[in-house]
Amino acid sequence: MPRVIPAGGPPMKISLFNITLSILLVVVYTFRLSGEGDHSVKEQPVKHTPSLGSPTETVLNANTVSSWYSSDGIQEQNIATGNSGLTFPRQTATSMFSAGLLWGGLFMDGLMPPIRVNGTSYNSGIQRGAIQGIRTGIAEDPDAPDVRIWRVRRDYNTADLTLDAAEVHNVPPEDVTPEQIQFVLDQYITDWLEWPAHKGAPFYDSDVDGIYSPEMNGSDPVLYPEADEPGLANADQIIWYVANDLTAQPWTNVQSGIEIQTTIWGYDRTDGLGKTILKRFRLIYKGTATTSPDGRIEDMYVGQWADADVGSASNDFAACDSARGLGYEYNAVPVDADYSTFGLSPPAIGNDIIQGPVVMTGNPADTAIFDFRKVSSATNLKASSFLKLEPVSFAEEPPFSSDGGVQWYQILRGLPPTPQGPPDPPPIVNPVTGQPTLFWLSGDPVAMTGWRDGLWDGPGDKRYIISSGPFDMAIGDTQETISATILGLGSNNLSSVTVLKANDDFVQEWFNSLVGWSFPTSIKAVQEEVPNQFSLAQNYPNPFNPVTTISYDIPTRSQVLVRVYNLLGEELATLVNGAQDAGHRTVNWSAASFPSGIYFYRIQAQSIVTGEAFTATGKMSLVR
Ligand SMILES: [Ca+2]
Ligand SMILES: [Ca+2]
Ligand SMILES: [Ca+2]
Ligand SMILES: [Ca+2]
Repeated sequence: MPRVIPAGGPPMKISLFNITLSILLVVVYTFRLSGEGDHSVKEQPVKHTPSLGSPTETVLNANTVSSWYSSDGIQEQNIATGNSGLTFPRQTATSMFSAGLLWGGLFMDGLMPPIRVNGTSYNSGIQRGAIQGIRTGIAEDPDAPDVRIWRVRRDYNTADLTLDAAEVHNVPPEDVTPEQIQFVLDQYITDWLEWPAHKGAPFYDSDVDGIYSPEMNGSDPVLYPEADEPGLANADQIIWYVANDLTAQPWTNVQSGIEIQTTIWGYDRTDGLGKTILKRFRLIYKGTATTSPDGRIEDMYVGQWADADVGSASNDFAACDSARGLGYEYNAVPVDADYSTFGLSPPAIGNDIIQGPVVMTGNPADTAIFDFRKVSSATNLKASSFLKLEPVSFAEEPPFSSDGGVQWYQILRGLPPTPQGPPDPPPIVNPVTGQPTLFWLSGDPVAMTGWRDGLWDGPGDKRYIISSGPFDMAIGDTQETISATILGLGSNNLSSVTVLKANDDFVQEWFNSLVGWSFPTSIKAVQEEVPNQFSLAQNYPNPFNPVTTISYDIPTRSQVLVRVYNLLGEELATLVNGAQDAGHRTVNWSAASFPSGIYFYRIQAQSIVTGEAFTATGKMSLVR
């Protein structure tokens, strides 16, 4: 049976875990007092009734998987019950307790400490809402009605929504009322009409004007290409939300100004994609009001953290398949009581980083994928490490707070969390090969070869993180990674691993083939049209005292350098230095420490996509 969390008390996992949780609770209450992200903790579930118009969590249930997602970044946890939130197959047992995306790097923005890790696990260091502008430090009010989570499917008006309503309302299908079905239908219509393209949500733009303009025929949506349509990669169902770290309690206690846009989608199919949930994470480095203009992040990593519980939490193993870039959990024994209740074997559940972060290589022969487009002279990073985390081992999870930042950064780089650096601890040695490795438990549990879970620790409540990096980000940069949560169900615990790997191969091959374009282009939503050529505008105001704004257009993602010079040609300031996406860009220059006079600003840019180069200079007058 699913674990039941007694009101006011921690869940019954294993004893050491409970000790850990009671320590964590101190951290948790600190988060609570901040007033944000107040529903993120499994041991203190908050009863929640979705409210029409501004839900903050919802269910992806397009295929054989049903799973909850929350707009503060918590994945696969049922917020209303505080329990496991991913059910597979639908209406049977659960396979994931909670999951989230973490990121960490060296933030060179003038604030300390430079090592910062943030994101989401059992509790979240981020809050829902976008950051309004570059280097403003202004976030949307998380309680505003348009700061929420959105969910659409194109067949909402013809599909039987009974099961959908049962899952949204946490009731058995036979107890679903017509009002509950109507509620779900109304929310689909609302979300279709209010799809937040202006915040970055992907959509098919039928008239290619960059603006989302839905059309309805009664309560039926008019579909692409007759009208604009929410969507990505021909998904059958899509969830979208945006969150940020401008909360009172980011994990590192320092606001860095990272906006994270998350698209979660699925396909109603019978092949491997029918047992898969896809997640695209976009990290946008917007900075804060105090971030220096040349603020940047170095050696950044992203990691998908997961506490999979395959049925019962207490009898699982973790593993990774480094060649596939797949981290997973499976039942340690052939039978799990939660699943045998439904006459099923325990499945295996994994995460594959099917599109890693993009880094430039400078080699024209290389091709990366970003926004489902090819980028030349670049490559997608592969998974760089896999760690199992477990309370009864030296790889216990560090605190989900500022106290754990350095240790989590070790974890994101594939190093053990203890001892805490500096200096960095050495990589773990694979006990079978005797070689140091960043991929723990990389053996094959089916073939019974290599380093497998159980050697150091017995069956138990495992968690893991699969990471990718490193990459750098400059202010204004967008980075993107796509991961897939994939399930496999065989005739016993180990054949489920075999099925999982087959499904993973199918999904990876399918994703790689998408570059051939079999679906409508989802225009990257921007508030203004993407310019068709480079340009540099006159600064404004001009003359100025002491701050002015320099504006320029870039037609494709480009390396951009903007600098200020005096009459002698001496370089006074570097305002921008890094890769930026296509769009209308602005940067401010404060001349508070300079005398009145004539100054020059210069842009040097080169498209990462086309190789086109652009240089221009403007003149400006400081009058004190
Ligand atoms: Ca349009
Ligand atoms: Ca289990
Ligand atoms: Ca893969
Ligand atoms: Ca677990």
